[in-house]
Amino acid sequence: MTARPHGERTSPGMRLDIVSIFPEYFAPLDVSLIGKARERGTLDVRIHQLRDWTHDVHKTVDDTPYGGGPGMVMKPEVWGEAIDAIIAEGPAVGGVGAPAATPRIIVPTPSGRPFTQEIAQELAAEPWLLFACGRYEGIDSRVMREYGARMRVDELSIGDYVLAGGEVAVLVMVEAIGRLLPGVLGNVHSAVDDSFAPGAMRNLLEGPVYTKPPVWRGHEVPEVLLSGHHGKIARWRRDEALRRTVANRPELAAAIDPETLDKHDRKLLDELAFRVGPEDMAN
Ligand code: JBE
Repeated sequence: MTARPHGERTSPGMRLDIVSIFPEYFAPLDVSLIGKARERGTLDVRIHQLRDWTHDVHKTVDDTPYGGGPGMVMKPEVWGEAIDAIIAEGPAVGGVGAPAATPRIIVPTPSGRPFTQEIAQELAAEPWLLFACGRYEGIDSRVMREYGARMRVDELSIGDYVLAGGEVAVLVMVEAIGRLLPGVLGNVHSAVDDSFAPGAMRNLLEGPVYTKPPVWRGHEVPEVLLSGHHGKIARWRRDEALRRTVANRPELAAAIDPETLDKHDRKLLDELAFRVGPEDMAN
């Protein structure tokens, strides 16, 4: 047993399979936090080329959509063979509890449920995830139906814009999940006060941040931050967080629980002419 720096815990470990026709997209997973976690064995990432499970000379993965319309749809047979083979490699090892016999399957698609910090946290607790990257108009829906009867399958979207395929969405999700794994993030406190982490600052965006020098190109750091007065600094940060949330994400600001607002918060929101809470309250 090698000595670990004080405070660092042994990690339970996670297996992550990614299936795509563009495995080169996942080169970034060799670097940074995720790369280090892989080197240490915290993360077992396996990238698979979907075309390895085709049988024809052209390695066909798509076909025209039933019912007509533009684009191509990914064929179910090749996906079925790929997922069956990957599951047969299992179960995921290195976990704390009983090894998982099947992965949780994630299919990135703009028509999925929104991928949020809450879902990232939920997925970070899983021993085994399998990401299925669709290209073209998506994967034949029967694939999700087939595996959905045997394991959890989630279609998730990272946002309301259309990407060329699920690859970049998977990179986004893997980074969001990966930094939550015990021992992956350098500083164990960094994940705690994220804008969307549960807790006191929930539903509030983070305000602006500053470092040295105190004056840069004539722009000064707000004086309160140099004051050393922790109470005033905390109050100022909360004001800035509220202002930014109202300006950039009014729907988040509207969802703030009024119970979590103090007198000062309410005064500030009043000055901003912003009303918190459900819009259709009987009045
Ligand atoms: O958000 N997504 O997961 C997507 C997947 C594929 C294409 N566009 C997306 N937005």
